[in-house]
Amino acid sequence: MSDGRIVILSGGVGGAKFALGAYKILPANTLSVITNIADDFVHLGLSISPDLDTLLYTLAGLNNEELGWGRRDETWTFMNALRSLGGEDWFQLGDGDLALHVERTERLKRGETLTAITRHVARSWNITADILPVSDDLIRTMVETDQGELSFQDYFVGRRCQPILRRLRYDGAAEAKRAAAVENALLNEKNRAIIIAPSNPYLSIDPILTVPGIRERIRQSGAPVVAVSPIVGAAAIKGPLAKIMAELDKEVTPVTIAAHYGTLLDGFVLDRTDEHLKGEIAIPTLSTNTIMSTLDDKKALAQDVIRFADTLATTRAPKGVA
Ligand code: FO1
Repeated sequence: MSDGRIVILSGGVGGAKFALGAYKILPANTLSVITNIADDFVHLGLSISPDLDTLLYTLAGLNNEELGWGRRDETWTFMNALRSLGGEDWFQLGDGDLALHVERTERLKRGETLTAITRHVARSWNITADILPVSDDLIRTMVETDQGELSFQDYFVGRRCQPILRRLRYDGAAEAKRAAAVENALLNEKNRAIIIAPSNPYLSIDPILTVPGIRERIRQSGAPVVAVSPIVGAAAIKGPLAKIMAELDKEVTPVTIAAHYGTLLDGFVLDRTDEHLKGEIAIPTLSTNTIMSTLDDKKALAQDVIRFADTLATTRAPKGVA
């Protein structure tokens, strides 16, 4: 892989798998992952950042593969003790995971930014990629459903995404400032590609794109912008995406995802099973294996996507041209 920086926009599990593939094939310190923070919330007095934590655990090799969140080889002494006291046990906090939330909460109280705290944890775990919260301000996804307005974790974990989704809000996004490190990552002259990972567009990527200036900075960067479809066939690989799309009256197909990102994209990546849809997508499209079951799958997908972006760079208007 030649030099140049890669910027990935990511939510939780799907994005983290893709980011790990890129991380493993790229030289150290050439990857920035701009991450969703709208799933964050305060629980039992602790500041919890699920998508940042999934990326930290995944790139550090500490992630819990079975659960898809939290830490591997986890123990649950704290939760069992809490439960015995009648404490809230709907949101599981493992003993190792708890340390991360306690340390982040303490540092936030001391005035450190989420960017600085996340950088500290990444350094502590020898991660040589920048995991960047899109903003150091608060953004909260609120879900308007047939059971009323729900906070994101209440909807996602508390009620297992069962309520019927009517509308999503990203409270705070319109007022949030791009974190300085995000600004620098997007405008880095060495950017080779900006990649929207196969995360949920509505729950994970839109809260990033809604922060003022993010879309403009992505366009200004001059690097080719490519999105990887999180939908394969008419189903989501993981999570509630297909259900949410149906509830938003959107056709559950990768074509909807490409249209959702619109003019932001220079290219789109489909799974091979959806190759027949290429004709319905107006921009250059690559079809390859997007099902990431093994580490080799993740590395191969990252390789394919980056190489595809390279072909787009040559066909894009040179930087600064209107
Ligand atoms: N998801 C669950 O379905 N159940 C849990 O008990 C749970 C605990 C949890 C603790 C820390 C953390 O960082 C994530 C956790 N998640 C849990 C996942 C999380 O709610 C979602 O993965 C994201 O918010 C969606 O991307």
